[in-house]
Amino acid sequence: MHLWYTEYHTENVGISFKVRETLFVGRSKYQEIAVLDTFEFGRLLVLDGLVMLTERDEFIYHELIVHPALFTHKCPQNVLVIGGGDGGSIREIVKHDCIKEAILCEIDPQVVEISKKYLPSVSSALEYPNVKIIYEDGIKFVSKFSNYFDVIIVDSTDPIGPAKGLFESSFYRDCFRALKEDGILVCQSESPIYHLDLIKEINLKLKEVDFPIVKFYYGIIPTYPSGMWSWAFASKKFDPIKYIGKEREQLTVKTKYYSLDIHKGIFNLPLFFKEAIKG
Ligand code: AG3
Repeated sequence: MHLWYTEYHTENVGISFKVRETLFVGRSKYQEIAVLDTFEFGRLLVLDGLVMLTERDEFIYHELIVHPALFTHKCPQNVLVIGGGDGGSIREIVKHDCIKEAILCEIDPQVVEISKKYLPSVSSALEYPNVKIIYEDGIKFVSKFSNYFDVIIVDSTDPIGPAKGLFESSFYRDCFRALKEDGILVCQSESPIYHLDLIKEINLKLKEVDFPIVKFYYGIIPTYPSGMWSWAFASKKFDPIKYIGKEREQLTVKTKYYSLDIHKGIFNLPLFFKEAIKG
């Protein structure tokens, strides 16, 4: 008997994995959570039917959501991750020696619990002494701060369900206020192939809330819709292109995808993407 799992990306397109074992399926207060062991991509974390990560390619997503901002900032000490209860972003953040405190604000305690149990290579750093986990809605949490964080990373699910508010202007405004005068906000911004209109909206909203530097970058995540993914980079002071390389001439953290050459390359967008966010 062959058991397959399919995530439908549209009504007509999907990605299927042959499942070796179903390790966990359950429902938390917020969503349906599943962990599946697959033949090709290792374990999958699936939330409400959407693949959040696979053990085989999660390093690409997590290195790309963290290192461009952390290498652009001169000395990030206080970093906040909103969402990302699997711990992948935190694992990359704590590789930077300058980090004093990394806060993970995750709405769903069960995501953290399940990741700790079934995805140790992703969640390992959640136990570090300089990591603090807060179980709260990120929108509410970030609104309590002003001039505090060096970097905020929004490692959200798709803009449906509990994550919807993480794509709104009021949330971006609160992030702006919560950041120091040289702070940086990075948000995962979906697939340029499927969600270009959303990307356009994010671009306008971030500019409207007064970030002087708003850029997008992209990467290849084989198991996400279309395989091409993007992130919004909104910065109060440091330009990710001009700044990189001057202060940090070499990589001081161990990575498998990100490098200084990759950093320079990913902000050079394909024409259709560049066109969508120009102006
Ligand atoms: N956050 C972004 C996942 C989006 C994937 N979407 C989908 N499969 N439809 C990932 C969280 C990992 N820390």
